[in-house]
Amino acid sequence: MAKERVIVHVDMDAFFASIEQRDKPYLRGKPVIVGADPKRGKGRGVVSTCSYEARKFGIASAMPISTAYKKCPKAVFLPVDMEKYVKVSEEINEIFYQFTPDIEPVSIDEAFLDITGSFHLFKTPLNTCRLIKSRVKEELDLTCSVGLAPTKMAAKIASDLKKPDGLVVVSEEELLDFLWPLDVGKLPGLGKKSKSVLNDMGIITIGDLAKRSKQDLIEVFGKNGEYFWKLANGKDGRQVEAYQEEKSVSNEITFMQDTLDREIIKTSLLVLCEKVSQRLRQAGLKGRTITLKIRLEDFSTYTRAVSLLKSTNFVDVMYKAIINLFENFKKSGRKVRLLGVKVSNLAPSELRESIFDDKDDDRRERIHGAIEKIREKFSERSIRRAASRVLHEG
Ligand code: TTP
Ligand code: MG
Repeated sequence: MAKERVIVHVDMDAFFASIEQRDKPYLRGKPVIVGADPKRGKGRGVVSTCSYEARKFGIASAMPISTAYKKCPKAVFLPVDMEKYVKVSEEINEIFYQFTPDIEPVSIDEAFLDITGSFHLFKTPLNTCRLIKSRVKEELDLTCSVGLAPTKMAAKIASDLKKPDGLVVVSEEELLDFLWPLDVGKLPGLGKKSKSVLNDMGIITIGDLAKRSKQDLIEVFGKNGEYFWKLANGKDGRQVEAYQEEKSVSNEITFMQDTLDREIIKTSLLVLCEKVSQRLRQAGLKGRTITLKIRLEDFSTYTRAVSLLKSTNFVDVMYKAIINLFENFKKSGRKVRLLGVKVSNLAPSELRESIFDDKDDDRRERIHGAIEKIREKFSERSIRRAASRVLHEG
């Protein structure tokens, strides 16, 4: 049997709103709504989040901002300051690293920590959780809610139970007693449709599901049925998948013959951007600093870098930045021998600054997703620019 794990799930309380209340103390204790401009009730767009004071008025994430305005016109409405929140998110991760390197960030304000190998440094698992909470409070003046359990699923559910500023512990012995009374919809990966199918079968709680035969569930849901049945019986084999901090992603090309040909150079830069973009996306990363490397015929080597406002893994954004760097680089007639493209200053791509407000990025995301699918199907070659044939990689 696999060794018992000690897993912690941390979720910040009213994340965007708490940061605003922290930075603007006059907002503390008040209903604060972060999201689209309400325009006195005529605004479009949605609530990103709101303070717990605003939740008493029935306001919640993803609600139209006009509805929120109706429910509580006297609330303080603030725009989303994503750059600030991403920075705080990074600071929170720094605190987590004081406790374990096994951290899986799930979203901008949420992470799993596997403390199996490190809790003894802080006496007990419970004490480790208390320390995590107090360091977040002391260093960042923010509160978080924490779940401690032997599985990811139980840890996540536990962190949500006593929000805000909660700490809920589920031991191995209590695991099934903890899970079984819960609504079956709490199982990770179980959507609304599956939930209603289960409800129709008379399965309301996780316990109801656990008591059915595995075969019954496989018949209805196939492989997923077995997965849900196992989860319901406390068997959640999912590991905390630590985010490997890659410092940068880069790619280089050495020309067979040194060149001054702008078309070849530009095409090569595009190929390099494509490769770097693809690798970033495969690794679930994006980066803010784009670096161009140029080696000239006399082997003199130069780098030029730019930091973007928002991190990216989109090939068109990278390419635009790279071409800009290239155009501004004085080559004084010498031929180019090698080109390189590097993206650094990396963050997990879950921290999508723009997911809630930037349609353009969503469109790009879909296009890149589609390209990736085609790549997988027809191998990388089908999409590579034809001109890459004149090159070889160095
Ligand atoms: P959540 O952790 O879901 O919410 P929260 O931290 O605001 O509140 P809770 O105490 O219940 O955890 O989301 C984290 C942040 O993500 C949230 O502060 C704002 C953003 N967000 C949106 O912008 N839109 C959404 O629909 C949701 C759910 C979150
Ligand atoms: Mg949260």
